[in-house]
Amino acid sequence: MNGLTVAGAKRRVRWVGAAAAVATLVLVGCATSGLERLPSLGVAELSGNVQVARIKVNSHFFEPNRLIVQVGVTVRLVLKNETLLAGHAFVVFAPEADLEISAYVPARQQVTVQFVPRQLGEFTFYCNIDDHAERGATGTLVVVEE
Ligand SMILES: [Cu+2]
Repeated sequence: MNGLTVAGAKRRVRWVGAAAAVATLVLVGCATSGLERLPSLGVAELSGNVQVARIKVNSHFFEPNRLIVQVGVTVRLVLKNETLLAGHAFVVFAPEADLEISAYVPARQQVTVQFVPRQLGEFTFYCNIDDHAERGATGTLVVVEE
């Protein structure tokens, strides 16, 4: 066992949340510089036989940028682009895990993608437009057991 469970992930989330709150207090006042984004965590919620999750797509970050989903259950992922003018993308390229997603989300629009995570592990997602990923538009999809 490698501890990849929803309960374990949530425990870690609480801890990360507390650490992030402290870090935020320390960082208030210099928020205009190019600080690295703090981790933000989302957990997909089971609704019938699918799990629903939402990610806001921005310039140049995802919110949350760490999403926990269950293995073997269809994920309905709602991607919402909150920027006024810039289109963004959500890409996962992990053919070794039978996981390939590529969605374009126009400015101010919402796109829903569905997929089934078939393998446990952590997979990077990113925006493949221009240099958005380099500027911070990356995140991690964490696939756990029930
Ligand atoms: Cu982008």
